[in-house]
Amino acid sequence: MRRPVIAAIFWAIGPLAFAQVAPGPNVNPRAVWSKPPEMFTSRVVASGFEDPWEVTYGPDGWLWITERVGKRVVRVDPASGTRKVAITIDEVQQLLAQDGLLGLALHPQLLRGSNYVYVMYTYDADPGPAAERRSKIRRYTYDATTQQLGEPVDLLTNLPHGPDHGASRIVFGPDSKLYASRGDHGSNFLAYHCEPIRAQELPTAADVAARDWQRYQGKILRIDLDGSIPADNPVLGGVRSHVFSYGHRNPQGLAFGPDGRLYESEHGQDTDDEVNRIEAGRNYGWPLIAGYKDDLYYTYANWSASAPTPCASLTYGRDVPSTVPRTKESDVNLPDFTPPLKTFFTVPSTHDTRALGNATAALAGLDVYTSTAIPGWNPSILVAGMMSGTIFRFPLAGGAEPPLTYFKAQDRYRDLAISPDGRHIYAVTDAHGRVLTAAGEPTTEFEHPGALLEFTYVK
Ligand SMILES: [Ca+2]
Ligand SMILES: [Ca+2]
Ligand SMILES: [Ca+2]
Repeated sequence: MRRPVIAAIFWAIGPLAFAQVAPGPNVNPRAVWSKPPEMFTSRVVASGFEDPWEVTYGPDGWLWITERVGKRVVRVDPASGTRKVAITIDEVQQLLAQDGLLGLALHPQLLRGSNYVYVMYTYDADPGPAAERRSKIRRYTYDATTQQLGEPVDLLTNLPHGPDHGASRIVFGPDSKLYASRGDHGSNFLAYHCEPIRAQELPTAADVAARDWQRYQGKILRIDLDGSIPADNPVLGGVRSHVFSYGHRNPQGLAFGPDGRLYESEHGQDTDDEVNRIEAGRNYGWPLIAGYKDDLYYTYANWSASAPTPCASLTYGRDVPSTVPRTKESDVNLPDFTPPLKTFFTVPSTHDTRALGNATAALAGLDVYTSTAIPGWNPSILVAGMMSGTIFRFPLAGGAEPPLTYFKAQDRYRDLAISPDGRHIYAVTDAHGRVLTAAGEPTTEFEHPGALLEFTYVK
């Protein structure tokens, strides 16, 4: 099972029929596969992972993977597929679809003097029999001799983590700070539609004094390496906290570019997955604005504010009852609003969701490609699409052109890594969920569930 297998040569003898269709009113753009000129081979490096969530290329030449459900940090040799468990974290609480062991970041001096590895995961903060779901960032020290992680130090604990939309990607910044993403808990949506979204709420001075981080929902955090609040973090509403930016929905992708700037991807509701350039103190709009401030398709409906009929008496669905207040994007004034670099996808207000489905690719992990190995790619954003079953690429500078799709498969791509020579792209895939077939129909059948895949550039 762990033997490397050549699965396909993409584009040359790819098993699927690819359409190159310009999105129109009767085409869902999330099911439009482009046909780029580059050719890749693909191979299953290893499989049988319990919902791998992060994959990172380490300075040891191995891939470091978190298993969300498996609660393990696993290292995999990309050449042989050999895997070694660096640690199983028993304290991880894993009960739902977006909790468990999630983010992982390596100290840039790993194996060169600072053998620190940072992880982010959910745990039970209640010491008694009750359960209190929270998230924490913990630092481990890697012992290169035993190839084990040990010496745990909790850097930041008691972070809020809801039943859905948990985000939790972490990266190590060029400024030697940790950046971590927090989701909106799935509030105002599906089973949690009567919970208000708190992505626009900013921490108060009293919150910070009490180390009450509940308002860290829907935020990107910037954290000193000991877990404290950096002295140069932005002051928002008169308060300096860990909050670096706000107004996020479910930001599962974070990576720094060669320009030293932070790039982020987040999963939209029915439309408007976003890739953003994250800047200090900026507001990325959610839930008042989705994608661009254009009044296309999305209107904020605040279910928790339903009156006089209380939300609890309402049935959640696409038809929003008249008692639920609605706010047009053009009616809100967010002085620090920053539009996305790109959306996947903004559709016209006439988009027929019932007939065509949601226009989201369901974006997850993101990386910035900075190698010259693949002509024309430097620099590009690569971002994993779970529902689309594709990796998207577009120039770092953004632009109006639709993103190119690569590696279309019946697999939910969760995260990415790029080899230092730029010739290999690695992706980890979910073991559960839904993805589109080549014909654009949803299915729960995967080609490679819970796998580590390698795509090698040929020409
Ligand atoms: Ca990654
Ligand atoms: Ca936004
Ligand atoms: Ca919009």
